[in-house]
Formats: sequence, structure tokens, C-alpha cells
Amino acid sequence: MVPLKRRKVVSSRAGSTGTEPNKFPQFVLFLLERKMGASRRAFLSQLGRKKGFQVEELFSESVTHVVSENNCGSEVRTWLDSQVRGGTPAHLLDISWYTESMKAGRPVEILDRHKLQEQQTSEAEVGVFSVPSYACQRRTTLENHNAVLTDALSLLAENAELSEEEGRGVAFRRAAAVLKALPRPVTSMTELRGLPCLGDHSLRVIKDILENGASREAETTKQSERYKALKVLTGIFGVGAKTADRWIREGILGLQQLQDSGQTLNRAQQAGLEHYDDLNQPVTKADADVISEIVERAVVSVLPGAQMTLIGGFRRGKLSGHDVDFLITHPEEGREVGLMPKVVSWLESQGFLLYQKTTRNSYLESKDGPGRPSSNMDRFERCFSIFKLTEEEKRRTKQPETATDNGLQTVSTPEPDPHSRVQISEHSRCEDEELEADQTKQAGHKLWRAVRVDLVVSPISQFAFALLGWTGSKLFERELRRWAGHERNMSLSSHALYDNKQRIYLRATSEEEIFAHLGLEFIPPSERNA
Ligand code: 8GT
Ligand code: MN
Repeated sequence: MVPLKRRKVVSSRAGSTGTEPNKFPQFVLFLLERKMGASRRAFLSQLGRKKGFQVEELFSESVTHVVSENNCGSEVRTWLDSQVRGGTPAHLLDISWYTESMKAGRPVEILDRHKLQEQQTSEAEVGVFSVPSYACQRRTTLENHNAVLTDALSLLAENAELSEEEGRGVAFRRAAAVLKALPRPVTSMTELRGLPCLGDHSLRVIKDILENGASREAETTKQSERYKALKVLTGIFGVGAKTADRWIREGILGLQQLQDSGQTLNRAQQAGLEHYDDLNQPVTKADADVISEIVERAVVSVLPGAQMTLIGGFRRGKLSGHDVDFLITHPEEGREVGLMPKVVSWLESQGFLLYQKTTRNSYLESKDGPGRPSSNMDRFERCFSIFKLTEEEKRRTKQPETATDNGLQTVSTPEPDPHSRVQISEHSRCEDEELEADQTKQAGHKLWRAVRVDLVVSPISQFAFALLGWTGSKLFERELRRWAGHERNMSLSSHALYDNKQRIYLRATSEEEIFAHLGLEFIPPSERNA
């Protein structure tokens, strides 16, 4: 591990100057930083101390009252659970109690409205579902009992992301993830009581669907010219939300207009446009398996002993995806250096690559060292590629089962018809020769398809972190990092886990160990589909 630069410890302890002696010994207060922010917390703590309150900097079992702002009871409870085992303080209070006490110069009487929501809810009102706040505390399989609701929320999330409104996007994603984790369909708004992460906007969308069968906002968005154009344009490999937005502002709403416009396209975008239809077709698990075999062949040919693991959605058990992701390593530290260019050359020499771009490995040269807490950029050697997956290769690689995806059968019999891709359709058993000839013509004798493939190389010392970080889902990853930061004062990346308090890197050789370091129950990949 690269030596770590000593980080300055920011002590926000209010100096002893201006602090009155503790006038109210029954009150040992702790202000929760989450959502309040560090500077407001420091300011309010100091104010309290000036007025003679004991306001603790660190949480301990001596704290009697926890004060928080914009948190609900379950959120504070989650945070407390991550801090101490067993007993938690008697009082979970809203900031209003604190500010009123500041004004009064003494602790005011604790009224119902000062108590966090959780404590106000009577037994009868407790929601029927109980779901932990963070997606990384939940087991989310592919079984989704609330697809109508989550489809609408996911569409709004996607639209927000495409419009570069990240915060809104995350809020919708979190709400959708909570609904995905429920054991049965939601039928009324009251069932949602007590569930975390459901903001006003998401609740409005859900209500609309429960009452009217559809969300007006989601439907309008789906039909909007802007959303449609964003979808088409960002469907081009190499085109992100920013580029798509610029093109739309220039009046380019579709592929034809783009081609006519004479816009300069970079190499990735040219390849993206060229293989547009293929790359917008879902990749099946069967295709992913064939590509796995090819990548495996490449890896062991160029470096015997090197290992390859399928990551991304397929590792989580998805039956289809938008690409195939692989993580490559070697059990001997350092042997993986220079591996990527060799793998890429091998694949290229065999004619498997339609496009590739390798990003330079910079983590070894970086002064910061892996997993610098301040950076969430990943610095592995990475290759973004477009594979040419031939029918011949599919045939070569024995497929033990016929995988199904979206109800379509992928043909992988020992002697498949060369035009099987076309014949997946209802015409597959058609004996009309003329029609068959026509199909062949339409297929343009295209006996291959383009597939997006991502390769990542990691040194074995970081393998567990890389494996965890690249398995997804995206929201699961985001939530793991949020949990690490907010609840554990740690920084998690795809390279390392750093403990900000002890100022050390925590080692791990398996995902299980990382979950243990984080104080989380291990969630297997197939249940990380948040
Ligand atoms: P899909 O391919 O079926 O759409 O679904 P997926 O396999 O879950 O998503 P993906 O877009 O292929 O990404 C695979 C995983 O890699 C995701 O969990 C995502 O969080 C992660 N990932 C990226 N980019 C990066 C990155 O730059 N650094 C790290 N550490 N992880 C990344 O997509
Ligand atoms: Mn993927």
C-alpha cells in the first residue's frame, strides 16, 4: 500500500473560552451532524455550551438527548445502531427543542412535537412494511412486486440524470429501491408509513399511480420530445447527457439529424453510431457466457495464472444487461502490471474487437495512493470495448442451456441455422423458401452482433474492493459509500477502505471482510439489485 499522507484532524471542539459550567447535569446533549452539516453543528454546539449546556462532541453512552435536524426517528436510530450496541439514549429530539431551549436559556419541556416521528407513532399506525434506510442493509432480489411504481420512479430518475439533476435522480432511485425491497405489492398510501427514502415528490408519483393507474408526470415525461431525444442520443455509445443536451439545443433530435448535421464525432461516438442497433439490444446471459470464455482464453494466453471474474449485473444474476463487465487480476501482486495491453492485443489479433479504448493505469504513478478518501475516481486500468460476437463463436462455445430473456429464446442448439438471429422471430419455423430468402437479405448476412464489454484490471491486494465496487447495482454502491461515510466515518472506494478515525487502511481479501469492517450484514451479489 502506498504510504498515506497524514491528514489534518479538524477539531471542531468549541474552545473552553466562553463556555459556562454545566448548568443542567440531567442533560448530556449530542447534535447529529448528518443533514445538519458540520459548520451549523459546530455553531449550535458552541451556542449551547455558552448557555451552560453540556454538548458532547463525540457520541457516547453518557449522552442522554440526541438532537437532529431533518432526520426521522428511524434514520437517527440507524445511525445510533451503528455507533453502539444495545442501549440508546432515551430522547431523540428535533432541533426545534434545542433552539427553543437556547432562546429560553434552559431546557424547555419536551413536547410531542419535539420528539422524532418514530416515537409519536402508535402501534396501530406503524406501517406494515419495515425496511432499513440504506440499500446496502437490504436484500433486494430481482423479484420486484412493485414494478409499475418502480418503473415510473426509475423513468423520472433517468430523466433527472439525463437532465444533469443528480440530486433529484438519486432521490427517485432511492425511493424506487425501497419499493423494490418490499415483499408484496403496495395497495394503499397508508402502507407506506414509516418507510425511509420516500420524499414528497416520490410519494406524489406513487399516489397518482395507486389512484389513477398511472403517473401523469411519468407519462408526460415519456412522451416529451426532449426525453425521447435524450434517450436516442445518449443511446449512442460515447454520448453523455452534456453532449446530448448541446445537440438538442442545436436542433438535433435524432440519429438522422445528427448524421446530416455534420457534427464532428469522436472515435467512440463513430463506433457507437455504427453499431447503434446492436448496442441498444440487451445482451443475454448466454452471450455474456460466450464472451466470458473468449476473455478467459485471452487472459490465460497472455498471462498463465491470471484470473478473470464476471462482474456487473450478470454477477448479480441478471438475465440481460447493457454490457458485459470483467475484472482481471493475478494472485501474485504486481504480475497484473501491463496485463491490459496484452489482453487487448490478443483480442485484437483474433478479430474480436470492433473498438477499444484503454485508459492509462494511473494509480501506480499517483502520489495520492489508492483509495484516497478525497477521491472517488477509479484509477484501475480499464478498457471500454465493443466486441464482435460471431454466430460461429457462439456455436464453438457450448451452451449448456437455452437461456431465455424477455421471453425470447436465444438459439444455441449444436447446429443452429446461420440465420438464427433473424429466426428468433415468429417466422422461425416458416417453411416458405421465398420468405426465408427475403429474411437472409434483410439480415444482410450479418452473422455477428456488437456487444459492449468493459475490462478492469486490479492488483490482488485490491481485488476484494474492486469486486465489491464493480458488482453494483449503482445505487447499492452509492449507498455502501454513503453508509461508510455517514455511519462509520470511513471512506470506501473500489481500491480500499479507509478509517478516518484511526487513520488507517483496513485490509480485506474478501467481500465478506469488507462488509464486516463496515458493520454490515453480508449481502450476496444476487441480493444487491437495489
Ligand atoms: P447493466 O450493464 O445491465 O446496465 O447493469 P450493471 O452491470 O449493473 O451496470 P454497469 O453500468 O455495467 O456498471 C457495472 C458496475 O460498475 C456498476 O455497479 C457501477 O457502479 C460500476 N461502475 C461503473 N463505472 C465505474 C467506475 O468508474 N468506477 C467504479 N468503481 N465502478 C464503476 O459503471
Ligand atoms: Mn454491466
